[in-house]
Amino acid sequence: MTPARVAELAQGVARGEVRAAARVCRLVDDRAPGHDEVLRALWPTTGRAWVIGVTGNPGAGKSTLVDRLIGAFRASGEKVGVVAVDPTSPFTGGAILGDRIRMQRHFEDDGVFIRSIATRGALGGLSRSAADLVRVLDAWGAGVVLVETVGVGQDELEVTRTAHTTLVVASPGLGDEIQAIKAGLLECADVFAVNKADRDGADATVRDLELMIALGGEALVAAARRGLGHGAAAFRPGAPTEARDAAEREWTPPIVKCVATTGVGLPALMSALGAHHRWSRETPLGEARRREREERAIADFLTATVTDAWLRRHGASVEAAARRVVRRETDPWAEAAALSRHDPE
Ligand SMILES: Nc1nc2c(ncn2[C@@H]2O[C@H](COP(=O)(O)OP(=O)(O)OP(=O)(O)O)[C@@H](O)[C@H]2O)c(=O)[nH]1
Ligand SMILES: [Mg+2]
Repeated sequence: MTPARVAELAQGVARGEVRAAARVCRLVDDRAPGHDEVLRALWPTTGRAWVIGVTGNPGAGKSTLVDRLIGAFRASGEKVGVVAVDPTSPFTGGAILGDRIRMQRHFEDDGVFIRSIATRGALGGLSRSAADLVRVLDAWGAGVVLVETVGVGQDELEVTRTAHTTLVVASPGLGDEIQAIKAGLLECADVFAVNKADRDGADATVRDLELMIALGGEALVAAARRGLGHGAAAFRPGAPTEARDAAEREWTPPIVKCVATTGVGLPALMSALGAHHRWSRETPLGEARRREREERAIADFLTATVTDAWLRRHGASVEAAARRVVRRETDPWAEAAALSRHDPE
């Protein structure tokens, strides 16, 4: 792609042109040659959008709630971007179609830009694709970008880690769901929505979540002490553990009951999200969390590029090592240790 073409696309996106943004999203989806130049050219016009991850178990009502949130943010005059991560096979297109239908009243609105990505087949990794699309929508002028993803699986969890604010959607009557949330999502939940509050059991779900937050807080502090699970900063020698503990305590995720189908509870949910947004922008602890996210992005990129380059250079040695392991002459740990001592040149 010529530098002139890169500049033309980037300027089109920055002017808020839907066609240019759609074109760049396709380049990003395909990891087409030149897509990273365009992303770099867009960088100066990014950084304005508030990125809200919306996650939770299948069927919890995420898309219905996203539709409501689009409406609420549009009413306040913001342009809105949506990145919907489709949990199903790209060949059936089922969930993408479902999302389209649920959000269709916004498809005619040129202040709303909705993109879906398929979980399988996302080139270069799901969270990277999602993060790149978020950047495009940010540059296009979205004041808010909503990223919907099912909260199961490591890839989907990674996606939520790129958000400024993560909304975890639960619904009543699913004891297992609480267990599942406990396992993966507590760490990244900034706000909980107990959706389908028109059904029995919403109050019990709220109590379960309250208990979980109380217990989980202890577990998080313990994990921070062991230097686990809080991104690159926690692994850095001399990371101030006490400060990190305080950071974890500082924000307690509020729990908001709502009914996405009717809009009941939406104002309370909007204000809980807004409160977290202010916390993350206006307190040193929120600032530290934002920095940590950028550290992680750089570390991920570094890991990918350094590992790729290394494997290209030493592919033959890895293959030879694998052969020895297959013949059971040696074990994978010994081979990996030996390979890691390879001359970096
Ligand atoms: N009773 C009731 N039903 C709801 C509510 N919110 C959503 N639903 C219904 O729950 C079903 C699933 O809603 P979705 O918004 O598709 O849920 P989702 O979490 O996006 O689902 P996936 O993307 O497939 O994981 C739909 O039939 C909705 O109409 C609610 O507040 N109350
Ligand atoms: Mg959905």
